[in-house]
Amino acid sequence: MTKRILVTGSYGQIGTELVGELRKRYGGENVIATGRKKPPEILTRDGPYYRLDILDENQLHTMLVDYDIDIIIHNASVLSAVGEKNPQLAYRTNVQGTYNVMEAVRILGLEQALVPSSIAAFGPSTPRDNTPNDVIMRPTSMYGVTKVFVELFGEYYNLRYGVNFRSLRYPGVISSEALPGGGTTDYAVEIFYEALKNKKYTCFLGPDTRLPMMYMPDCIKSTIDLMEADDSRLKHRTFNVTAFSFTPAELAEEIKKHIPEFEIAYEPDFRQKIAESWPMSIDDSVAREEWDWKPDYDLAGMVKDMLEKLSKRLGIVY
Ligand code: AKB
Repeated sequence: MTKRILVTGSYGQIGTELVGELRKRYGGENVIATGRKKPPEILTRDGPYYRLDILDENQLHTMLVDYDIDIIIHNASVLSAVGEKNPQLAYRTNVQGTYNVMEAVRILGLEQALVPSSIAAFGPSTPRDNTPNDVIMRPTSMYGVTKVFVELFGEYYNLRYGVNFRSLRYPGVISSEALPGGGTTDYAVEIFYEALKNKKYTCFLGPDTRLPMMYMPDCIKSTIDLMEADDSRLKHRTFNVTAFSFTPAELAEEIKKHIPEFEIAYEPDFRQKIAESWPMSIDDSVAREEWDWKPDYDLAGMVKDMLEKLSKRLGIVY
């Protein structure tokens, strides 16, 4: 029988493309996109979109029952930069929101809750090179603190109540459709728009700030692969996933291969400190072992595809 899936935060950078791909696989009507904002047209084209505030427990329960949901993918989250500006908002959305989702899944006996985590769950005392899946986590950003809560709370509900909780630690995600909103890795998307439109970009991170990253098609693939993974193979509930790591200077060099006039300048702001508390590269061998994770894109492939897709959409020849 086809699964029915509800996605929160569906108009976000990942949600927008995730809903589209899920609808292709599971049928438009079986994937319920939700969020607090007016949705972009793409989310209403092939299936339903409903307004949902995850802080409203009653509305959440009603929706899960009324639409006969099997799996919830809880994407609504305040990211690192916004979380630093407004830690209280990050607490409410990321901690209280996840609590509501996990409680609903427990009470209603849903089949699965997939709640993403992030490389932000690691902190300055975590080894920053090839960071293992299971390692010390003492984040110093509010976003990171809330993501450690998501992971530990989900794993506790799995142990205590048998809730089928799954989570991925997303690295920075580069996408050609929806823009990211309020993260530290957002520069890696902005740079493409500026390179095409103005041939120059001022980066809010320093040139040598290395961070783990992945291209959106791989992000969507990792999410759906984990959601569909055979439970009997999973020894973990939370997984590192990555495709490659780069610095702003290295990304700029790769873009210059296609747009030789492109210039980059650097004006690091408060996000530099956040980036420096995160891993530079992460080890995703546990995901590779337990559910056959493997990315398709490398840095060169991602840059080529991003420039092709964006230039077409923006009508800019380069
Ligand atoms: C952010 O920069 O906050 C996010 C993330 C790495 O989770 N993109």
